Order: sequence, then structure tokens, then C-alpha cells
Amino acid sequence: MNMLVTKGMDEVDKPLDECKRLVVGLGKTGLSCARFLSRNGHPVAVTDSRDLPPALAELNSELPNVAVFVGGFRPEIFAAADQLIVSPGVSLKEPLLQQAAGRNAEIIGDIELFAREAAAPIIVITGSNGKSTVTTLLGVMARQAGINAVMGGNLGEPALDLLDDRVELYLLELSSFQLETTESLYAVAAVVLNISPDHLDRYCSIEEYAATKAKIYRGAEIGVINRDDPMVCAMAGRATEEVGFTLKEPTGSDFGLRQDEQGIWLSKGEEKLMLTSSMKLPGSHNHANALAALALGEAISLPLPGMLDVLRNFAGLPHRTQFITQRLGVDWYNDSKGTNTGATISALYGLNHEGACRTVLIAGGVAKGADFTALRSVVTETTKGVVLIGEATELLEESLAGCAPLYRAETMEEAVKKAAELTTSGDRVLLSPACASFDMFDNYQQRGDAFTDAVKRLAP
Ligand code: UMA
Ligand code: ADP
Repeated sequence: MNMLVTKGMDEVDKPLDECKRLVVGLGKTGLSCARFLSRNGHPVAVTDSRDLPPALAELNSELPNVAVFVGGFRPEIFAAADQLIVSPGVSLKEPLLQQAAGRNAEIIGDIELFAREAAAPIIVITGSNGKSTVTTLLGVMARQAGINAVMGGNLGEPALDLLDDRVELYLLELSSFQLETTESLYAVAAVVLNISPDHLDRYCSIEEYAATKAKIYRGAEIGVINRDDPMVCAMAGRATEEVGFTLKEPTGSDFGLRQDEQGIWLSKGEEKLMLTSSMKLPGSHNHANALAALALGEAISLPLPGMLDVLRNFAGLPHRTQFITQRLGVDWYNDSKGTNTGATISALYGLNHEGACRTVLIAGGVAKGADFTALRSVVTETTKGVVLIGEATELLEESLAGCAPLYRAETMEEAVKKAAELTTSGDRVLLSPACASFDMFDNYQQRGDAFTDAVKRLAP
């Protein structure tokens, strides 16, 4: 008989039958897995290394019969499992998972369960930066074309919670963590938007990180390839058909940019489609995102005029180079989702229209094994000062020494006040941390909100 078991480390007596199918991690993903498996009549247990995992209360109220083991990973519980469904935040290098793999237990993730179940076509979007923007753009384009399309994965809603017979198209933003445990995903169209260093606290090298992302092209009907990114180009040849995008002039039927006396055009092959100046999204990195969305949309035959309409009207997601306000002639931008050096580089260059040092950057947080010397050129070329926050302050000081004046702040409020002191009319302030937020905030949204609130509180 099933029974409610929410047990700490000391209280586990014997592994239960439910542990044959073990969900590892009880955040959003773990909850969605427990929900899905229970709904399909499979006994399941859940474990989390934390004492109070975020979804514990919700699981207990929604699925009171599911056994939950918290406050550490117990060898007995893992040893009893034949199938382990691992959350993205848990590394497969976790010793108990390695032992399970060693005795041929099946180790999968929520996306694998999703791929085995989903009946409608799936588009997969991954890359170091731009995933949420492209996924959302494409979602709006598909819905505007009358398709019942749903979006999720690393972006917002866990994939398993999206499953519904009425859905006509799934748009999945996937992280490298999610792809590590996925084997059966065959996309109708797939893109690795770009590769720049990220999560190097979890991967031994950028090559290992890139190889995880490359998996999405295998078995894909159409692979969309970023022709400007050598690491993505090296992934070509796995999908059945391919189409490319570039920020240069496109060749063949690729998407790219063409310039004439009127300005810069989003183009397909020789054909000019739309002036980039008609887009609301700021920065040249968003030209790349627009071209990738067009290529994916074309792959599923979305009508071009509707897609261009979306590009004209889409103003972007919050926390992504988001314009907040102008105060005393200074523009304030929230790029809290800029959580790696690649994102911060593109945000700084993308906003730097005048080619001068008019930006004060607020950066810092959890480094995730990053090499911040990658920021040296862009900081030298675009900033008049950098205000540092959080755990990575000293590392950033060492890495950016001599590039621009550097300042320390203990809180977001203090960082915003310091940035305001450093600016004069015509300058801008950009929060683009190049780091994760977990040292000072629950997530990047809370960090971006703290920034926006502090800007609004500045004396008029
Ligand atoms: N953790 C433990 N013990 C555990 C399980 C997790 O300490 O037993 C820690 C992890 O190390 C991690 C945190 O808890 O720091 C969250 O991990 P999780 O796997 O429980 O996370 P979920 O709540 O399930 O959210 C995950 C994604 N999180 C991660 O990949 C870390 C969410 O992406 C995603 O939106 C959600 O699934 C739904 O699919 C967030 C993210 O930060 C936005 N993603 C990274 C990124 O974008 O760079 C990859
Ligand atoms: P992701 O979901 O991959 O984190 P987002 O669309 O949320 O990507 O954008 C996060 C940040 O990455 C943005 O705020 C911006 O700084 C940067 N960025 C967005 N698109 C690109 C791109 N195509 N190339 C490089 N950086 C980008």
C-alpha cells in the first residue's frame, strides 16, 4: 500500500517499491515528472538533496501518496531504482547517479519522457544566448498563423506540463542540462543559436558543453545553422536538410543582412524582406534572433508577411536588454538575463550605437567558472565605468583591471546610486551581470526587478 513518506536523512528505514522509478530533484521539473508519471499510473518516489526543496509543499498537496525523501541523497534509495528521472539542476557526475549508470539503471530526464509521449511536431531551440527570445518570437508567429502552439522547457513551463492532445506544435527551449538526459527527441526543426562559454562549473570544457547542444540536430528534419559561429558550423551535417543564417550577406537561400542606401535589411538570399530599423527589439544580437526565427518559421511553412509583422511589433521579453526609463538624459537598461560573458558582450556592443564609452555597466554575481577576461575588449571600448556586485567582485576586478574605472557596491540599490553618479546626459546604464544571480537573489527576475525598483527610487 502507498503511504505518505516525507523523510529526512535519519528517518529512512527501507527503500520502498515506489523507488524503482525515482525522480531526482524537486523543483519545477521534478514536480512535473511526478505529476506525469502518477497520472499515467506509475508508482514513483521523489528525492532531493535539499531539506526544503521548492516544490515540496505543492507535491504534498497535489500528490499526497507519493513518497518523498529530502535532506540528502540516500544510497539505498538510489540503489533501489531501475529508472532515474533526473532534474536539470543535478549533474550526472553525482556519484550515486554514476553508480546507477554502472549497474545499467536507466537515467533520463523530463524531456526524454516528453519526447516519448508527444504526438505533435516539436521545434527545439538551444544555444548559449537568445533562446527565450527566439522561442517566444516563433511562438507568437505560429499562433498568429492560427496554429495551436505552446512554448516551454527551460523557458517557464516544464515540457511535461505542456502535453495536451489539442496541441498542434510544441516549441521547446532546451538547456544543455536538459539535453544531457535526452535521446529520443526528433525535431521538425532545430537550432543551436550560438555557443559561448557558460556553465563551465559543470562541464570540463566548452567542447563538452557544445557537444551536448549538438544533439538536437540528430534526426531533425531541418537544422538551422548559425553560419557566423564556428562551433555551430562544426555541428552541420546531422539534420536531413539545412538552412543557414548570418549577420553578413546571405548566400543561396540562407537568411542574412543586406545593406543599401535605405539601411540594413533582413533578407532571404537576394530578397530584402524588412529594414532592421522597423524592429522594436534593440541591438544587433536581436537581428540574429530575428533571422533564426524566420528560418525556423519557414521550416514549418509559416506565411512570411505574418512573421514580419511579428518582428515589427515584438518589443522583447522583460530582463533582456529591456529599456526601463530615461532619467536626466540617461537611458537605463535591464539585462538581468545576461548571465554569461557572451550575453554581456552582445548587450554592450548592441547598445553602443555611437561607438564611444557612454555606458556604465553593472555586473557580477555567481561566476559559474567563467573567464571574465573575455570582457576586457568590450569593456574598454564601450564603458566609462563598471559597478561590481556579488560574489564574483574580486575575480571581475582582477580580470578587468585597467579596462575602465571599477567600483564596488554591496547592494543593487547602492550599485544603481553609484551608476547614477557616474553618468551625464547622453549616457546609459546597463545591468548585464555576466553571472547567475543566486548569491544575492532567488533568480534573474528578482535581480532585474530589484534594479528596476532602485532606478525608480532615484531622487528625481
Ligand atoms: N538542486 C539541489 N538538489 C537537488 C535538485 C536540485 O540542490 O536535489 C539545485 C540545483 O543544483 C539547482 C537548483 O536546485 O541549483 C534548481 O535545480 P532544478 O533541477 O530543481 O530546477 P527546476 O526548478 O526543475 O528548474 C529547471 C531549470 N533549472 C535549471 O536548469 C537549474 C529551469 O531553468 C527551467 O525553467 C525549469 O527546469 C523548467 O524546465 C532555469 C535555469 O536557470 C531558468 N536554467 C539554466 C539557464 O538558463 O542557464 C540552464
Ligand atoms: P537565453 O534564453 O538563451 O538566456 P534570452 O533570449 O533570454 O536568451 O536572452 C538573454 C540575454 O542574452 C539577453 O539579455 C542578451 O544580453 C543576450 N542575447 C540575446 N540574444 C543573443 C544572441 N543572439 N547572441 C548573443 N547574445 C544574445
